[in-house]
Amino acid sequence: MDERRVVRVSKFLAKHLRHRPERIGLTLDAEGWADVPELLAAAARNSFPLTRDELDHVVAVNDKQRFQVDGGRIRAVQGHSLPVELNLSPTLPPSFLYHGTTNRALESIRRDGLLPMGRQSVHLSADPETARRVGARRRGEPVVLIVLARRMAAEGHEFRVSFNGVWLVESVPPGYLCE
Ligand code: HQG
Repeated sequence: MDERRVVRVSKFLAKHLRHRPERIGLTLDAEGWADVPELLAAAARNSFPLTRDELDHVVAVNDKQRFQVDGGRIRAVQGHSLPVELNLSPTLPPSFLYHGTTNRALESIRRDGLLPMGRQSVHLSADPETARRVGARRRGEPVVLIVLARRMAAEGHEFRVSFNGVWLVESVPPGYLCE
């Protein structure tokens, strides 16, 4: 399977397992799981034929381990706009976490803090290099913000860490951000 096809399949899976399952007539359970045979049938019906082997390959080689397969089911491990219960336990974060964004969002972030925007949580990285890559996906100059995560946790904010190591929190008030 060539790299371009891997990326196309990964984007197809991310779109339907995080955001729009109904577009292909797929249903996710409350924890975000889809039945793999149902997903493959839905993909075929929607002009995106995909085999089980291809799906397993994309899950295995995925650069960010975005998906989790458990026998006959699959889900995205983070990034949802749909309300899903990932059943992750609150976890004590390190002192600092990082958020990659752009200069275009800074003014509003300084005022309102980090908000989940279209997703269910604010996504934070464990290291500044990863955060820089997240910020570089967007138009504008990438900016890495430091989040005083341990202090936030001590003051009652719950952090969770996804299966692929992305930290999730409901929001980050401006007082916990450093530039
Ligand atoms: C910004 C990717 C204005 C925020 C990544 C970001 C991640 C604000 C954008 C995951 C704001 C939301 C998530 C405020 C936040 N005012 N802008 N108050 N608060 N923002 O894509 O963190 O490759 O929903 O800075 O690697 O960029 O898809 O979040 O720029 O892990 O697996 O609003 O998605 O993973 O954008 O990315 P997003 P994100 P995948």
